[in-house]
Amino acid sequence: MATFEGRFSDAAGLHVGVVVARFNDLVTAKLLSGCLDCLKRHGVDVSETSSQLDVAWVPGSFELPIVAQQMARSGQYQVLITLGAVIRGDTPHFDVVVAEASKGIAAVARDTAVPVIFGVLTTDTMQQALERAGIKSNLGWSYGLEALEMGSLMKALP
Ligand code: INI
Repeated sequence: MATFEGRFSDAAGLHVGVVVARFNDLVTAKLLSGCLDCLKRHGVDVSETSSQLDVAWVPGSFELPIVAQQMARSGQYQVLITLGAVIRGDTPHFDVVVAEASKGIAAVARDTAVPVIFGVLTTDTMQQALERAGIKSNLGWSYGLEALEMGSLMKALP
C-alpha cells in the first residue's frame, strides 16, 4: 500500500499562478496579500523578479476560469490559485456568478490535471467577506497552504 500526502516544505521548483478578481478588490487584495505571505513564509520567492510566481488580474470572479484555463494549459504552473469575492448583497446575479466561477474552476482542474485552488469567498455582506480576508482571519493564507499541499501531492503521485 502506498500513502501519498502533500508537504508544505516542498516549495523548491514550484511555479505558482494566482488569478485575482478586481471586483471587490478591497477584499481580494487582502486575500492576495495573505496568500503571498503564506507562500513566502514557506519558501516561495514572491518578489517582483520571482520566477516562481505570476499574478493575473481579471475583472470579476466570472472571468477567473478562462484565465486559469489558459495558465493551466501553458504547462508552466504546477498549481493555480483563484481569488475572488462574490457578495450577495451587491447583486441579484450572485448565484450565476458563483455557479459559473465554481463550475468553471473545477472544470479547469479536471480537464488539465493542474490543481486549481478555489479561493472565492461567497458571503451575504461585505462585513462577512472582510472578516474572512483579514479582520478576523485571512483565508488567503489557507489558500496558499492548500496550493503548497496540492502542488507537492501532484508531484508525489505516480
Ligand atoms: N464579480 C465578483 O467577483 N463579485 C461580485 O460580487 C460581483 N457582483 O456583485 O456582480 C461580480 N460581478 C462581475 C462579474 O464577475 C463579471 O466580471 C462581469 O459580469 C463581467 O463578465
